[in-house]
Amino acid sequence: MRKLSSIVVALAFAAAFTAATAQGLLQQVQDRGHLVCGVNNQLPGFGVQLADGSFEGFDVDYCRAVAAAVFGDADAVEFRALSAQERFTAVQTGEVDVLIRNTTWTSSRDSSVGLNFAPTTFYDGQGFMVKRASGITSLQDLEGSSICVQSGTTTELNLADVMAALGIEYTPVIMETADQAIASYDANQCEAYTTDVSGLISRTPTLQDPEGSMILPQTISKEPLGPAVLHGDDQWFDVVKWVVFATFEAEEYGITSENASELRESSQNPSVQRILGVEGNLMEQLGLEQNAMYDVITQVGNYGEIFDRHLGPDTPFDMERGLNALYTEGGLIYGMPFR
Ligand SMILES: N[C@@H](CCC(=O)N[C@@H](CS)C(=O)NCC(=O)O)C(=O)O
Repeated sequence: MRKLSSIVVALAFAAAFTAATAQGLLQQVQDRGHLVCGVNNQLPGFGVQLADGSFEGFDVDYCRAVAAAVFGDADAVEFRALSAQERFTAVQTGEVDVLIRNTTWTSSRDSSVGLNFAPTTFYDGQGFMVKRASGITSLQDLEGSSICVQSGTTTELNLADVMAALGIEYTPVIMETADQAIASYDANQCEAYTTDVSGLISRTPTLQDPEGSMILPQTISKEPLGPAVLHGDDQWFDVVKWVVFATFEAEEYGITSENASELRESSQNPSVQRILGVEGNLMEQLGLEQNAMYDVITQVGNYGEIFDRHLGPDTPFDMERGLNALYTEGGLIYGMPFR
């Protein structure tokens, strides 16, 4: 009797599992023929819409990487520009398959908002921008000032917490979009503008006088930014997660968009062979074609290539890798093994 009931339970579980995977998001995305990816369109370097309607940036390239893994075509993406306030509803309602929009991984977003975060692609922190002429050089100097901040962000919450803890009195000037917040700062309606340091660096070139502003040396928070999907679909979560790891692993093993084809033929390194789909059936286990990560690397690149393309020395931002260096170089970028 006991044995029979456990068989029944096992069969029911198997049926439920099969049904769940049959209707899973991976299958739905594949049937649709393109990925729908939620991005920023106001953050140069990370996500911005060009005059011809196309999108580009570091986060945008991660959308393209997921499309390359799923379709073998990095261009099979429909981008949805989302504001900070809109972004979570877009995931919850299924309007987007994945959100890749400088979104900080926090416990409430992981639990009550109902997201699952893929590995962090950019380790950031919240900073402050001020006018050099103001003479403000530290957080303490912000006493009595007004600070422009965008609503619906971790930024707004951190600012209140940290200033209260430091006993610094200030007036928050709360704006709905980054454009409004930065424009108010530029027009001297507030003494400081606060957001993720990536956002400060990204926006500096758009100021009337970029040289006239500076970023204070202190950061007041941890802002681990990365892709997020909806709770409840492990297979889809795995796909997004392992696309990110593939970009990390590729950089670690020296696989680039340039040499991936050659390495696929010649590399004797089993780790490289597994990532490129020469060895084993790991990609099949993820529900993808065997050359899924090969397509990601050849069409979009490894982590370092993506970083350099949008944020590195040849861009207006010239960002240091810092915490975003590989763990082998003293950073936090650490890909889990393909095995
Ligand atoms: N990482 C923070 C902040 C994200 C955020 O929305 N930052 C602003 C400034 S960097 C932004 O991207 N604004 C553009 C917009 O809302 O369109 C979060 O996840 O809450």
